[in-house]
Amino acid sequence: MKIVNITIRQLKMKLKDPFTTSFGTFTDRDFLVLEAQDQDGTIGWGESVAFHSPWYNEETLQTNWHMLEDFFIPLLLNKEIHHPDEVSELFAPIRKNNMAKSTIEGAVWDIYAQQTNQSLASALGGTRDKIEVGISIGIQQSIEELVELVDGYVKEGYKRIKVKIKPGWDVEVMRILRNTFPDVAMMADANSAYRLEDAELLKQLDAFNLTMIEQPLASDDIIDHAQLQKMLETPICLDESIHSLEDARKAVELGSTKIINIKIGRVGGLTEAKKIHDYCEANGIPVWCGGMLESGIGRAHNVALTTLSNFTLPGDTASSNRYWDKDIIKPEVVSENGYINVRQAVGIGYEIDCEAVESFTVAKKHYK
Ligand code: OSB
Ligand code: MG
Repeated sequence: MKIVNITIRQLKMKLKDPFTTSFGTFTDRDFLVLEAQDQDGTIGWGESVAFHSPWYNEETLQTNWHMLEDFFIPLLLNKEIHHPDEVSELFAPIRKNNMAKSTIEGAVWDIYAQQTNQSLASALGGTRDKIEVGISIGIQQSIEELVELVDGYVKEGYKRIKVKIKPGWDVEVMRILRNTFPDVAMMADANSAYRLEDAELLKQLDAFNLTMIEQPLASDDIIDHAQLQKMLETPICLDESIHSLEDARKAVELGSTKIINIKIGRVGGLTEAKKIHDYCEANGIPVWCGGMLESGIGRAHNVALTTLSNFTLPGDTASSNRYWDKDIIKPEVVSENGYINVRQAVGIGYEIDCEAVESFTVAKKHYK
């Protein structure tokens, strides 16, 4: 394979409902999609999950564009490669910028799957034909509104409910949810809103039989999380702290995490995601696929990854219509009774809705 043409588009899509975390509220989703073309004409698509502002991590849509244009595209264009694993090797001299790396690597995986006449899921070594999914619910104006939302999603069949927490919206919220939904698999995601000094408060969450608490402490920490895990019965799951297989290994060895949330963008692509998956499988650490409010392209990549055997916990990959009035793939991603059927079509398994892509495009540039 030799990538000879690349197009980057910046899209702006309006979220159906604002999404609030401990670090802020999203009403729109601005992101990049990358279209890569092989010399044989095959086209693959990747999505950058970086946000407009560096809230979740240090990357932004603009830093991703800059890194792609000035570093990653020149490293890849017109180079002969034989397997997508070589992309991360080509990019290895450039530190971090994982979401930018992943944008282009995802498109190469899509092309590779098509050229080897298989779905992305099977190219990755996935085995499931349907995946179990949960849903992530942002911070609401009132507990009543949250309870009503959770009720709706439980009735839609989602297999686990993840609730965002922050100081002042935590123990009481989870108590009411657990009392209202005694049998639903539930977890809380703090997006780094607490410090080790808050251990006493976090210990109160042990009463609610949560599947896990996600990233309670600092986004770059694995030391305090190990301390905290010793004090909590609820398993800790790291999200923001894990950028690579090496990070995963260190966090697991330290006892900082009992479960890992794998996000393709955060770890620099599907090859690294698969390595983390394999390491966790060998070490008895279950994983699940985290979401970044993706469009259909990133969502399709998430579905494919989740077919690997150690994705034993439901992820964040909900239906397209939970986020968008109209998605940019055909058909849209649909979850029924908490399952998404994995499409067997070659590549990412969904068609790109080029008209929809155009209609959301606010900037575009070609490279060759
Ligand atoms: O921490 O998992 C997170 C959304 C934006 C940034 C970070 C996170 C999230 C979510 C939403 O939890 C997951 C989704 O529905 O895509
Ligand atoms: Mg998270």
